[in-house]
Amino acid sequence: MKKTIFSGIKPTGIPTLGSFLGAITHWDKLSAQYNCLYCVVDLHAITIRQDPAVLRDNGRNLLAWLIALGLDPERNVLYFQSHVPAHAELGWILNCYTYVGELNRMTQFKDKSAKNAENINAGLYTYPVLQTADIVLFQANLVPIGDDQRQHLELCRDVAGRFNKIYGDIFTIPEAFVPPVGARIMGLQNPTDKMSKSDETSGDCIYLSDASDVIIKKFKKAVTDSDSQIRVAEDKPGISNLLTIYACMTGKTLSESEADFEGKGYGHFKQTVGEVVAENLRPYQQEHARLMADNTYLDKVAAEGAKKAAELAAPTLAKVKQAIGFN
Ligand code: ATP
Ligand code: LTN
Repeated sequence: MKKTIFSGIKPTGIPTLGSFLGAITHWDKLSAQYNCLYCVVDLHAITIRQDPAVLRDNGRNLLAWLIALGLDPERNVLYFQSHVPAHAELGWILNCYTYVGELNRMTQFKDKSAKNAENINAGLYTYPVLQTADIVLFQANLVPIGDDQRQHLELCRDVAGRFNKIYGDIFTIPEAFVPPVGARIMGLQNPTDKMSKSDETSGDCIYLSDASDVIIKKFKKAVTDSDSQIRVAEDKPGISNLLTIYACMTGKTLSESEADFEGKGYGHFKQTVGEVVAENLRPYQQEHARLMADNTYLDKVAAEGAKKAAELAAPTLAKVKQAIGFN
């Protein structure tokens, strides 16, 4: 039997080069070997206040991006989390099997509450429990994610393991799949912080929809350092990040990437990385524009995806309810 892959992505804005290189770019290669589900996690998105019209647009846009980036809806289940009530139902149940002490340790909660001090809501706090439900609902074996999500996956394993210990083997315990290179793409202006679509620092983030000249301009302005060596090093976060992006985009190793720029200056280096990124993204951008003009198709994909996901989720939710003692 094929194993199952599940991952989620928030419709909180236009996806970035970070989520592309850290996560999505690896997803399309997996469908031959695994049953794959990719979910637009709109229930997670509302842990930060969203404008309804913008949230709706972002969701549709993200679905179109997933398809444009190579996820064929015939071979992957693509859907919106809010269309499948089993996520929220299992999320509630698992809240009762997660300790406050565990949630207190989550660094994403600490980061997001520092950035949204006026709205530290209970959903933001229990966010990783809903994420756990997303994953175990489908008995997922593997969860492809960027480095920032490792801690949530660990929590998921702990909660699922605890539930199994009480009620018998209900859930598969999933493994994280984190790429060896590109798992943490950093901001171009703050290379010590991860590139994030909800960060508003100008020029920090490459959005997948950025025009080629905008991309090149952002790379030209990327923060580097005061020496002139183009190599990966802990004390050179800006240069290391640009080399990582270049390596991911060209399929070269980090040392091959360093060799490509031996003896070259920072100006040439930044311009080249910008051009490579812009060139690579162009065909995806064209496909995205084409899909965005076809609402009927996007609606059909979302409806079929939700139907399939609901069918796949039902047996696990039934098993959970039976185990707990619900009538
Ligand atoms: P937000 O800024 O709203 O918190 P995000 O961009 O961090 O959003 P998502 O878009 O939901 O988060 O992330 C989707 C996937 O991309 C996740 O698996 C996440 O780990 C990965 N990812 C996000 N940002 C990066 C990054 N800078 N480098 C590598 N992987 C990333
Ligand atoms: N928390 C993730 C998004 C997410 C997810 C998931 C990822 C929600 N549910 C299930 C993997 C599996 C994020 O912030 N990027």
